Amino acid sequence: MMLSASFAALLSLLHVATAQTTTASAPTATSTVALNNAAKAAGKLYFGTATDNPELTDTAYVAILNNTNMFGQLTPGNSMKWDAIEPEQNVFDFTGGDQIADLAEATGKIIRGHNLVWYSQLPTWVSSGTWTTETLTAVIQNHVTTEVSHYAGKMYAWDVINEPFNDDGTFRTDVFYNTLGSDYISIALTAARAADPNAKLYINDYNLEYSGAKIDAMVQLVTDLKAADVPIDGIGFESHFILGEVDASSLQTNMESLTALGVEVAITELDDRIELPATDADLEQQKADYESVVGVCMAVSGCVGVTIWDYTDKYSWIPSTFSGYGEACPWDENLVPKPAYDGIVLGFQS
Ligand code: 9MR
Repeated sequence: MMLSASFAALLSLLHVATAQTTTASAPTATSTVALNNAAKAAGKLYFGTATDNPELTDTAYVAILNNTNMFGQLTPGNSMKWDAIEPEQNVFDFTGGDQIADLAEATGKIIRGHNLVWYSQLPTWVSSGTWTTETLTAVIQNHVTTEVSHYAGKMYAWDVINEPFNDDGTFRTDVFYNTLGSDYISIALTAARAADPNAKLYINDYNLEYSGAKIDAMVQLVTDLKAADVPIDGIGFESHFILGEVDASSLQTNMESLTALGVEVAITELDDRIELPATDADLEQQKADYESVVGVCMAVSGCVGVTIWDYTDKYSWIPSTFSGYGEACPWDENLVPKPAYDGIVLGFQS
């Protein structure tokens, strides 16, 4: 059938438009398989997402979030962090954290607690306090014990220590390290184990996905903790990727270096940011990136699950942090699944 000249011209205009940027006609996902179902069928414990309290008033967002065939696990994006939970010394507020823990329970989802000891989102009474070895040890123990006890029996895992390393493999010099050296790590892990013996205790960090000093330092830390009988059960690979920079081979090697030491691993904060405007080709590359990361978790038996750092571009942290980048999540800002969604399904089927 011949297209009329004007219709063909319109199509060609549309083609040019879609080649340059994502538009209303940007490619979308075609798979009908739900992602947590795909993960479980593949023998993994969960496929999950971060969420955050302000988003829970968005009914369209919550409708997808609450589908446990889609998401079998939640991580609170902010409301279990120190500044939210213990804003003043020994004054605890579990309101926001409870909202997400209750939602997870009501919808039959696993929950990962995030996080207990981190240099960021610390109230100033901690970060700017004047501490001795004894007083800061007591502060860490009180914070960890109170928070972990509050959620005891409900948590699959806790990110007990978050982002302890610089990219060059040295310990980050925050108030904890500067006061206690690396002992703050064993102090927090030991307190967490005592408060909830059934929760898996994790250390979580970014840039463990590549070879180099940072993963080497993490392997050494786990080796040292194991040798000292300090409880450690898992390592989280945050996995905040830049489009086209997934190195599946390094990621697999690094995960296996850790599982060989007797800990499990998880992909804890996956996203894949694109330099804007994103082209259709970029969305195809993003599909390949997601497939490749999930495929590595499949290839490593000790990789228990995959969490994305919110499911939709509508609530992604990327645009406000990395100027000129965005569209990092598998659902677009209108809650429509992108080709990346199909990549995740393919990854679990690999
Ligand atoms: O998603 C979180 C965002 O809403 C906060 O503004 C930000 C503040 O630090 O923290 C984000 O989550 C981070 C996570 O807790 C640890 N790894 C990096 C994540 C992205 O910054």
